[in-house]
Amino acid sequence: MKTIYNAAHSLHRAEHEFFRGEKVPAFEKPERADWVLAAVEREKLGEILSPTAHGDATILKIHSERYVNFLRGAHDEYLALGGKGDAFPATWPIRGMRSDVEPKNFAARMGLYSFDAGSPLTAGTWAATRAGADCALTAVDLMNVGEPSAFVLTRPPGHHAGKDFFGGYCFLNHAAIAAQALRDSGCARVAILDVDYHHGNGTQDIFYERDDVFFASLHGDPLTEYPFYLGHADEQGAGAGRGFNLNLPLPTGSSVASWFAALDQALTSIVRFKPDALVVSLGVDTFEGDPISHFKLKTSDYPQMGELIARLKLPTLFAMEGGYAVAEIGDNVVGVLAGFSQA
Ligand code: OKP
Ligand code: ZN
Repeated sequence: MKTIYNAAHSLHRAEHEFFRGEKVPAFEKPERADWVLAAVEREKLGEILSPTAHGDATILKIHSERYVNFLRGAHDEYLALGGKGDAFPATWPIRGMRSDVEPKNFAARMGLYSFDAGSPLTAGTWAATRAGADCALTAVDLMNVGEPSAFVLTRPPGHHAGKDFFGGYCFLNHAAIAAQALRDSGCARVAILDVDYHHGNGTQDIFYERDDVFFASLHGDPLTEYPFYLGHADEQGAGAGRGFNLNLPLPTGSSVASWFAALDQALTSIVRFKPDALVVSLGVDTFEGDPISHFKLKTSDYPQMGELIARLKLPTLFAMEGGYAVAEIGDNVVGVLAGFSQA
């Protein structure tokens, strides 16, 4: 399997995040991608390529224009106002307030376009995530000329980013952009399987009313786990998209066996949808040693995940999402990809 590696990922380097009133080192850090890249090389997964530059057209089918324009210029705007270091939102349009009117005030726009204060917007955020989108689009180009699969190795991750908001360390939704590009290159139906520990609320938001992209996610129950306000089992899609969204929340501390049972259920639903291609939001924060998550997968479980996904026999694009146990992240990610490739 070829890897499309986003070397610009390291431009996104958060100084810290907040935890219980303290500034703590950011969990989502450049070393994550470095360790995955090292494992891809060490395990000889396949060629490692750089992305080619693509225009904004596909991105603008996934994210609103005003959001993309904001994100592109946000950190420069912040610095011009005298802001120092990373930018954080601090006020949000909660229920009953207006989100249709874009305020002129910068802090107000930070809140309009975000849903948490845990996702520092840094000087290099736009460059890093925009290059991640190029990686996703390059991977689809490769699949269009016959590659059966590809791995988009990028950070920051993407699955919490919605049509017009960032949060959960995510800014552009690379998996959603890949799914759209697959649709535009002739796949009538595309499935997205999200195996990250956290619910992919952004991806769900983007495709919730569409019947051409099926979204299936297994994740920590939002009653106790981030992102809290989406990811329940009764969210099945709306309008034309009714029946095309599947959430499989699992209680904190769920066993490996129950995780694989949920995976089986997600895969069965994907088969029923008869997709032409699959996008996997590949987070490995399901690992037992993950510092912010509470599932129990061991490094030795990840190849089986890849094997089971391979049984679908679909063109498959893997997009890197979460995973914060840095020393094991490479083995866990490459475990999935090698399990897929060897199946
Ligand atoms: C992003 B992805 C930890 C707070 C966690 C956000 C988690 C985002 C996860 N102190 N806040 O899905 O891996
Ligand atoms: Zn996650």
